[in-house]
Amino acid sequence: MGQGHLVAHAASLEPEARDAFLAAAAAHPWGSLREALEHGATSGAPALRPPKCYTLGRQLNQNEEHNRVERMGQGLLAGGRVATLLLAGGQGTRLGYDGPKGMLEFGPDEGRTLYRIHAERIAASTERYGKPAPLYVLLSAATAATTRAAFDEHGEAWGLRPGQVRFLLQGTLPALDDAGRALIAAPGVLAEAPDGHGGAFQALADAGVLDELVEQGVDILTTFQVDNPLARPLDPVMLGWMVERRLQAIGKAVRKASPDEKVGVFARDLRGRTKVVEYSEVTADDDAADGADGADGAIESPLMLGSIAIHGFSVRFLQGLAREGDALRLHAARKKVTHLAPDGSRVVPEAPNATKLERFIFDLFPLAARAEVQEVKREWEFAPVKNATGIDSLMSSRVLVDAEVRRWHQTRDLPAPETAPALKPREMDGPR
Ligand code: UD2
Repeated sequence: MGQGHLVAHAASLEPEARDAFLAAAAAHPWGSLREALEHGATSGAPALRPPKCYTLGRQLNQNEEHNRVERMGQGLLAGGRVATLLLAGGQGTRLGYDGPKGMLEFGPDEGRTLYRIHAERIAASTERYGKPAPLYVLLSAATAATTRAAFDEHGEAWGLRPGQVRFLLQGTLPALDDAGRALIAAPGVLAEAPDGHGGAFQALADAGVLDELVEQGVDILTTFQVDNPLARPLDPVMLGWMVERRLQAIGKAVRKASPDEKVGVFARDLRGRTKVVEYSEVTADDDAADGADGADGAIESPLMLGSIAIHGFSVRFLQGLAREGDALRLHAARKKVTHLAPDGSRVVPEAPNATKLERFIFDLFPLAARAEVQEVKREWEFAPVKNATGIDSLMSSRVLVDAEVRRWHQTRDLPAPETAPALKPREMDGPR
């Protein structure tokens, strides 16, 4: 696989370190890595059409249909047929916060972290429907210890039942140089990075969770991201729509705020499969394909449903894929990776010098024969914390959450405020 230099490196190690190093190296999917490197980061065949979508207008206007769908979702929750997976393995580098993003104090109360906000919302669902939905948390080496400790210490106070939270550790993949050779971070240690939130699928399969969920009668596993305090991973309407349309996969989306908003966009490919075209991979020809030529007055692209990374998947669908040994495709990204030069000296690159590969959980969509989108209202469900300042920052998220909680108090037909104590207006400051 073109990794002969690793064997040479191993020869320089003590026997025990050598065996550990070679065992770790042998575990990686070198064939797929090389292929991903050669194919680069294209998003595959251009996806030309909008996805099938349960539009916001249809949800709000056709009350009978909406109420029926919501009641079905509530039935699933009351029947204990739903589990959820919180994606929390990311490093949150853009935020400049050194710790798992879930530990970020969102406020206003002391200790009201993003983890607590998500836990309280899941606990509210337990209160409302009588069944504690199993909560899986995807961790990486960087976030595991602190996250486990936080849930172990506070889980009960946040309203989670004993045993309701399970942790999954995602895998890692080696960083490759431009010749496709793995970089060495330190003697006997490969330069590796988390394998992306798509690593959750492998982790679920390896831990036997999918078979367990089927045995427990859980039909749907939803997934959501730690960075969005308004995420509703147990939304009965999303769940009910999966039943109504017999879907294997569903994704929540908001109308993009602008053509270049940094969210993946939902589309349907030529086979009619739903997919997410990631913002970092929309190539120039994709833009040309959908008419957004970038000049003033560009034609509004038909692809404007942005994924807010809240998905629902049929557990049997996932179990079937895992049994076939399906793996999610690899995506390549150029990064700066510190490594050892052949002479053993440490190289700290000024510019991207390597390729990191990762899997994305939303690549499950095109593997599903029946997958649709649920459009949701941005103000109600999407307030991501990604950047230290500006858009999608802690400050902008607090403003959105403030407005949403205020709306709960003013509007009677939405989740009662007891699930989220009022946020007091506060001095907006950066991440603590
Ligand atoms: C993600 C989506 C984007 C849009 C946006 C909405 C991807 C690649 N893009 O953008 O389409 O939906 O969110 O907010 O997902 N994570 C892990 N393990 C990893 C890497 C990430 O658990 O190895 C988690 C991370 O903790 C976070 C989420 O996945 O909760 C997304 O993280 P990201 O920063 O990679 O994706 P982002 O925010 O650029």
